[in-house]
Amino acid sequence: MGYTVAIVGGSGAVGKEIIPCLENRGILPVSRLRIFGSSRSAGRKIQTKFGEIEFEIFSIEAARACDVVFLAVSGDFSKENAEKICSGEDGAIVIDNSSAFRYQPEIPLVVPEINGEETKKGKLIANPNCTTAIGLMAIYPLLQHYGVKRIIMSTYQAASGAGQPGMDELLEGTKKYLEGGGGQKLEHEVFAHPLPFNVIPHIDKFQENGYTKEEMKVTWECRKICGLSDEIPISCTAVRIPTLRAHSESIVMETEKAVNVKEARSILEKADGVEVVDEPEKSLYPMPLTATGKYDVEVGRIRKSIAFGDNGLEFFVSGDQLLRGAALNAVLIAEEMHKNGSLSTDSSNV
Ligand code: 11C
Repeated sequence: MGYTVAIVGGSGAVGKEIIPCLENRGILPVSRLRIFGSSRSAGRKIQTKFGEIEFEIFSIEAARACDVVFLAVSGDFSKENAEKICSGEDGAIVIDNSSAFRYQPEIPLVVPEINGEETKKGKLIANPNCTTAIGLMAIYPLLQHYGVKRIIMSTYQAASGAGQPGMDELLEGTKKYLEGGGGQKLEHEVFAHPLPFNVIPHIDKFQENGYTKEEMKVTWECRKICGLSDEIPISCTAVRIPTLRAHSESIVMETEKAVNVKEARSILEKADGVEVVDEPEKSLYPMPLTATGKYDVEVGRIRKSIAFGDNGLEFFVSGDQLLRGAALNAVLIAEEMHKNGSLSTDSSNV
């Protein structure tokens, strides 16, 4: 016996990754997996550990009949449908990957290793932005120990942050560029400029304060998930780079208490979801290529900050954006709800 679990957007970059997370972890008991998509994908069949699954056309009624629904679709779709799926006693639990509900105070925004208890507060749970989730795996254990006065983050974000179309645009653009001997004008639709052989300091829309929405998400979401006051300055510069998958981040923390680097490394070694990769003398440090496909976030280049002295730490993080930053975090939320009894609702058939 287990839950009827649904993925809406099962052919997208994140939706596709939810299936192996469920299969490989094997913690959430799944009796039936349903995958909903558009009319274009309806009828497609895939083999999974839960049997052969035929993609179905999404409907509110079908989604409500499930126990847990992962939304791996656009914010507009989530805004339109999430509450209709989870409303009432017999609605399903919804875990939404979009930014549609993250900033509503009453909606839990959850990284299970940090604030898993929040999942008890509602039937609609928001999954954070990948950039936030990846960074917090390292930031949170350090701020628990040393306190925090400010955080400065600079990111190096892969094309996968823009989903399958982003990865396709990078691959096709790179191929065209190389075939043409370089120098030719490349078409681009997903990114503001051609991404091959470029870096673009522009992710999502610019806000009135000069930051982009991607950058402000880091500020808003770090505060909400960690329960930090609005007085703690958290700033980010978000940059798209021509890697396929896994985001990297340079993070500077000014702490309340003085930092001991050896101790900080040992805190990170014990932290859930973190793999310390920090042997610079052997050229071992976090990189997108080594972080890709891993559930844990790589953390390295751990050093005392010369900008903030005894009360400052700098480090570099690489984490698989599609896993730790999206699909895995969503599955961990469902597992947490299974463990803490939040899935034992009327809709559960466990
Ligand atoms: C990117 N981090 O790399 C974004 C993608 O708020 O869930 C995720 C957007 C979000 O483009």
